[in-house]
Amino acid sequence: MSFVKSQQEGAVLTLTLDRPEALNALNQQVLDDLSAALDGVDLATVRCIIFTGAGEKAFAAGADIAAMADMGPEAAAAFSRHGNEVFRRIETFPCPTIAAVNGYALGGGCELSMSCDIRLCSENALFGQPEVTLGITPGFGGTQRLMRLIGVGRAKELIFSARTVKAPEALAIGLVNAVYPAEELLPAARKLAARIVQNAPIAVRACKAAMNEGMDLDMDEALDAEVREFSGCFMTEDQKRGMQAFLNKQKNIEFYNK
Ligand code: DAK
Repeated sequence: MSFVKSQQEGAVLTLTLDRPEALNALNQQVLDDLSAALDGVDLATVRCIIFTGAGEKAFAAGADIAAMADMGPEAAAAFSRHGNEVFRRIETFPCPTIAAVNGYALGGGCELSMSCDIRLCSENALFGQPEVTLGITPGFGGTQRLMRLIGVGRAKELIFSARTVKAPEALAIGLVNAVYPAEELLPAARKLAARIVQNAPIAVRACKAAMNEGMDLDMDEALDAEVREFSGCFMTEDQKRGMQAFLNKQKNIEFYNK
């Protein structure tokens, strides 16, 4: 039995955390199942991944507190390292990822959403890093990714105070790109994914690689990364096809991922 359900429709893969009885809390097995789901992705057919949570209440209510309660420092370090490996894998996964945040995204749930490229949420979504109320720090990247997304001052305020953020504020501070009524969230995520997957997939992956790499470099090195990704596109059939189609005034062409 897996706590992560995979469903592929066309070039869009939806991975659903499926542990609703514990509000999709992330334990060791959920992390393993997420990792296994990524192992199973075939980039020849998958061009975008949507992450969401089963049930109407939660995307994920955090790392599993029951599983962490009796850990010592070594087990905690191993758990944190494992979560960080899986989330970093999501962050650097070659194709674009969208978090469709349907309800609570607390602690590890907020951290999972921040590992995705784009966050959309439902009107009832609630974000936060409440770890300090439990006597710990965020352990799956929250101390690092939140400040990169919303700025150091705001991130420190939220992490130090453990204050939660409702959907409208999440939108205002740039933590999410858009907010939808709950029933429209997945259709909206699929619509965005459908738009992404119609573009040249190698070029889209190259954009992601250049942007991710450039985030941690100074501008000159970052622009070198862009040159590398840009020039790499000229080895693809899709670049020839895309440019010829423009010159021939053809619209809605299909890209080959080659
Ligand atoms: N872990 C385990 N079980 C959880 C859970 C969680 N994070 N969140 C909810 N559940 C379980 C509840 O225990 C309950 O189970 P039963 O009692 O039915 O067996 C079930 O889900 C339904 O939850 P509630 O009955 O509490 O539902 P409510 O609607 O009343 O409340 C809530 C929803 C989300 C407000 C509440 O459940 C809540 O406050 N949950 C905890 C939220 C939280 O504090 N999340 C952050 C977790 S800490 C690190 C590695 C990782 C991390 C840190 C360090 N290292 C190793 C260094 C990450 C930490 C976190 O994510």
